[in-house]
Amino acid sequence: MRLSPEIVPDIKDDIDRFSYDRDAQKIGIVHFGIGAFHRAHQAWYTDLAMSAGDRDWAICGVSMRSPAVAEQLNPQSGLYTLTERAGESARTRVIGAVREVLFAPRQSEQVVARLADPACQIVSLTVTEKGYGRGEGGGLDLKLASQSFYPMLGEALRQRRASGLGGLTILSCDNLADNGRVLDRLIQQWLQAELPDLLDWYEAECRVPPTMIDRIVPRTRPEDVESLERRIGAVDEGAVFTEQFSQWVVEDNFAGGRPRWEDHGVALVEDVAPFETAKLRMLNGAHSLLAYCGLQAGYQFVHEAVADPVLRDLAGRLMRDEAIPTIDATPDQDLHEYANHLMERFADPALMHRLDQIAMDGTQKIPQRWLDTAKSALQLGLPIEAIRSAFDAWIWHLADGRWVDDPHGDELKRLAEHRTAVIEYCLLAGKDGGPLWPGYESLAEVFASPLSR
Ligand code: CS2
Repeated sequence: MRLSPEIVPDIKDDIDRFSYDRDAQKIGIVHFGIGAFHRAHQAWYTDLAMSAGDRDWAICGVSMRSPAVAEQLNPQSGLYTLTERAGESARTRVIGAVREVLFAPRQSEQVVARLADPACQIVSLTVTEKGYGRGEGGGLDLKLASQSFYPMLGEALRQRRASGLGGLTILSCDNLADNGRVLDRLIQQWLQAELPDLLDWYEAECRVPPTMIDRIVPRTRPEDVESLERRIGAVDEGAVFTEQFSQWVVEDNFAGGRPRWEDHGVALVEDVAPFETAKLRMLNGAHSLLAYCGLQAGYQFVHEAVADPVLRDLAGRLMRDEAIPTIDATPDQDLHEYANHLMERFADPALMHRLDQIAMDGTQKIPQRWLDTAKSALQLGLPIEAIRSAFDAWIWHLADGRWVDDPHGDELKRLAEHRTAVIEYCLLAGKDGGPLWPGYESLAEVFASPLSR
């Protein structure tokens, strides 16, 4: 039997569930990139807010590339369960916030209609680093952008203005440095090229607040779905499993309304930057180090990699000696405590977080995770041995090829035998003239030779 609204009343009481009339809620949020991360994070916060009495924040999820999530969730009327794990304990909740999932390549007109609807106030995104259509120099690549969310968003904004509606709050929930301002600039570039008349209205009516989002969400395994079925008495093809920890820090700058997320642990702040920088450089920086060094050492999961004293020490050094001194923390942020807590999160075997999941899309992740730290640390005269080891392991993984899943993967696998060619391509001069990662030329010399350990 499949999870559905009809069977929810029969699910045992020890499973939490939404407590609002789902059918009566209007769609207030459209989310691009409805993968497991969104369902474990923003959709969960929104479900808690609606269960506490907020209204009309149902979510229309849009899947960008594969129809899989639509096939998993639509037959379940959008319902799915979220299981939070820590050690031996597991807490499950049936989430009601997602109303429907649209598959962008086939249903873009419906997506536009949802966005242009008066009830819609927020559009959020987890389209991964590569989903923003950035090209050389970090600016918008119009061809890539035309295959992403920009045409739907642009058309919806045009319709909203034409019908006298207000703008939208556009929330990037991806791990980009300064995600709000980056997205704002990219949208402006899109409008400039495609709908220039809309620019002034967009600037006046829309808001793109930066956010820092944090929750580790491993890919769901078939055995998880099977053990869940024994607990809830139904098959949930959209089931998501995550850790108990969750954090969302959002700049309080919205175009219209929003759910009362702050009643459920979301921090609304004036400046997200110190939280975002710490998260990207420490959590994500250490994650990527563990991924490449861990795969090289023969491990499969994050908890196995941090159980290895050599890798644990390297991840600790990356966070404490290299990243922390480069972060302009607020007086309330204890970054050493943060590093200890991150190690505890990484070490939890209940998560079964695969290293190859983190290893993917390295070219999209490395600049904000390692290179920004490396650049600042060198300016401060600090060592960057842990980052250099991580970089060596990344090159090793390119040459090995087994786990490479990256938009520049084919090119890099070809170059990987020659370290100088990789350095050249990434830091000095890419195939179209500029480097893949502009602005980090100063690191080319430091990374030119492998670290002798
Ligand atoms: C991970 C992140 O896959 C990855 O690259 O580093 O998804 C990480 O688990 C999240 O950012 C945690 O909030």
